[in-house]
Amino acid sequence: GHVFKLEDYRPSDYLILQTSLVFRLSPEATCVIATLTIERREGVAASAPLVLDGDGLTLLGIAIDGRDLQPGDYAATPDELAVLKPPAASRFELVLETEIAPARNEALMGLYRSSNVYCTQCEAEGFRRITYFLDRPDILSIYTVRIEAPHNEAPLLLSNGNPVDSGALADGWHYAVWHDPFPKPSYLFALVAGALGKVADSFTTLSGRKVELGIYVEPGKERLAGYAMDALKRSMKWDEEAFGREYDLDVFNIVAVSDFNMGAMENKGLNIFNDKYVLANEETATDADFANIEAIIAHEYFHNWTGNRITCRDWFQLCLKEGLTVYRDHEFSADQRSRAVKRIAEVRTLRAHQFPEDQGPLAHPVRPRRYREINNFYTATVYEKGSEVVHMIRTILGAEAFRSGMDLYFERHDGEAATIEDFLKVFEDASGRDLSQFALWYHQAGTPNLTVSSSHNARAKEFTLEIEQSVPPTPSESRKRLMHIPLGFGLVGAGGKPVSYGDVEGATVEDGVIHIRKRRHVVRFTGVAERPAVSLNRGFSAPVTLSVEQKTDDQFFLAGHDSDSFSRWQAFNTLLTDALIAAFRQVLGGKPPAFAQRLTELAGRIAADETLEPAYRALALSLPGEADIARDIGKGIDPDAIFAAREALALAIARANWENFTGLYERLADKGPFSPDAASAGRRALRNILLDYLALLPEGAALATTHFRSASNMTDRAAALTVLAHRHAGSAEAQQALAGFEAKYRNDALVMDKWFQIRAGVPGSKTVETVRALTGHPAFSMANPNRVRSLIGTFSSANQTGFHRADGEGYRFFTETVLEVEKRNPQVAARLATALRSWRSLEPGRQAKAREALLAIAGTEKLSADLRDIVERTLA
Ligand code: B3K
Ligand code: ZN
Repeated sequence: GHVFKLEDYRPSDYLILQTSLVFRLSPEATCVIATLTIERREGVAASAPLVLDGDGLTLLGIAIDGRDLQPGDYAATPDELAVLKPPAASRFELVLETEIAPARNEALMGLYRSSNVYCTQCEAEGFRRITYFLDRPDILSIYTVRIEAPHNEAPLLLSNGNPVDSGALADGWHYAVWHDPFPKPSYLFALVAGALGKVADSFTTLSGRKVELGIYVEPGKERLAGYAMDALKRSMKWDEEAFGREYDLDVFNIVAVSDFNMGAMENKGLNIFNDKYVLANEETATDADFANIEAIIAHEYFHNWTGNRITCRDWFQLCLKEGLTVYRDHEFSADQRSRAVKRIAEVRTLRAHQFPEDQGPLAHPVRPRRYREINNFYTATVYEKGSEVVHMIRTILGAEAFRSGMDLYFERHDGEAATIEDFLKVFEDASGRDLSQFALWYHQAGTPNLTVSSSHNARAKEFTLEIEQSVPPTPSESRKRLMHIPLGFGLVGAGGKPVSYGDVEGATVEDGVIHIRKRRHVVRFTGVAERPAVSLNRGFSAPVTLSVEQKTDDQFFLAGHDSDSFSRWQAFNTLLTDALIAAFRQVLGGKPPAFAQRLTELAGRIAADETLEPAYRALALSLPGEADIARDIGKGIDPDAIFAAREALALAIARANWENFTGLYERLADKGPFSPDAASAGRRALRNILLDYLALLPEGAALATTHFRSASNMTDRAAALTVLAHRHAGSAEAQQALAGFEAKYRNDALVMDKWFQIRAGVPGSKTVETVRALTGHPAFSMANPNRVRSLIGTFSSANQTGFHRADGEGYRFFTETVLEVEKRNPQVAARLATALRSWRSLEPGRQAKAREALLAIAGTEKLSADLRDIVERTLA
């Protein structure tokens, strides 16, 4: 396939100033008439052909300035349209008529049908499946859209911008016209038509403009959209307060659809959502679902400024909108909930998804330089690491200069398609700082590592940190340059008090941050009489790994006393990880794993520490996941041994804390009516993780059943069902609970997704057979991305012992399924296929079998560009 390169970027010869679209909707034959006002860019020869992108299109008619073109004047294939001899005038009008079949569009890109609703997905390159166009983000055009459809089938007709006209047509048809005054790239185009229920509200902006808000859902589900609407209004208000950004159209609409390739899409004035991220009440959604809905509603709304008003020059700049918008939604959630808890959750996600990407064959810079298929670059690196890079800019500049930089960004680039260079420049200009070395965070792939050791000289009253940076090689980048790493730190003395110091030599240290710029720094703190414990990467100031020579006593001390709540969590998490790695080695050596009593006791103290928020305690008690442990071990992975080590630690903690945990468990029971707020959710999270421990002991086995039966919300019900199904798989209680849940929710697809997830996550060698059988379940469908991700995605990326079954059966099932999904939906198949990205870290037996599976996919004829790109890079 073709490789797109950043350095090949050229502005297009032509611009499209105005785009007027007419849709005559019909499932099998929708007619699209596009009238494009084209302008030749200054300095471009009049003889330059106008070449438009297409993807599987049928051209029915073509005219310029009112005259039909003759064969020979143009060349059309399904994937390209070239106007060979454009008019001499620098501006002309091109009219194109194409025909498409939304009902047969199973890739869910372009215009498609989801449960009888017409909807669109155009990012990144879906617009070219609707009409021929300059389908690239630097072509900004003003859109007017007329939609025609039978009134009974599609009473609702929506597009971007503001509604300007509507009315009846002959034969029961009707029409609506929408106009979007803001020039936008084609990937932000959207259309929705169908019969949907509406939840209406309004928001008055800072300057007093009233905006009509609408959330459209499957009729009958209106009562499930209240939380999303509330989150939307809070997002609108927050963006005014935190970033001075006001909404700019008369209406803002959100539509929830049930077939969607990802979470949601920020189309101008008409966001389209996976219904999983809109619909929620306590009966159907967990606290995690509520938090996701809040974050994604905010994320898409925030794109209105970071993405839509200022968009990307080309797809290499994707992180310009995504990294920044993730940063903004993180800040929003931190303000709405608990900042400390939010930060820990973010870091856990980054480590679980971005670190393995950065440390494996799919590693790429936050701003990639090459791609074969852009859809494969909507990654944790672009999104989450991209957000961390913005977080670091804020750390380096401080809150005030950061805000000035953002203000300058909006002022300078509004209405433009910008680059990462533009973005960095506003912060340099606003702060007077030089960010050229820092810019490597965008250009260089791989997770930097810092090796740190410390020493104290009591006589000289000097404390010294020796810090060395290295960036491991990544595909096609073997030599790395030295980075600018802002390392948050604290010197911690008795009782957790900060230790003061005098002059510092060896590095710039400001506001609790050491600026690492060289390979090696020897940082000397003078005037330090007593040896302090050192707390490193406070607040997770940089997305790096640490190799610290640190006394275990210091780790225990920090886990109990660090005043930085992130680092305190980190200290305990590191102790757990170290214990798990040691236990893994014991299991491999045929020994029963043993754990220090002070570790299991500390777990008990943290659980009971009333000075800590319940949500924080819950995060501390949730052991590093099997994949996290595998990543920290690095190679020779035997998932069964990791599982055994982790179970042994959980059991040791449960045994050491039975009384403490049962007492807490009782006291945390929900009293009063349900509320999805962060504090209530935190109490449920703590209680449910305690249940998970208690159910490991014979005395606690019955607790899960009681918890399941008495649950009055989905958070508790799903948590108890998980404990039953995962900890007591095959027991009569587990079977009964699974069957009861299935009977109760068989007609609620989103709740059934939870059931599929729980079943796909059952540890052990039998699950592959269960999952294979469940692909025949009446609620399952290979055509629906949510179903596929719940069953197949959970099994392959969240069930280490099941998927990595030693005989390779998990991989064989995976190969078949990925190829089956690919026939309909290459994007979803390619995403699934990334589950094997860490195959080289497996022990030799599994490694060979995983390779066979990847080779089987790679050897398949007529593979889509999406899947081929992933498997070939994974194998390279
Ligand atoms: N911008 C979309 C993602 C589009 C993915 C295309 N394959 C959602 C978001 O990040 O807000
Ligand atoms: Zn986004």
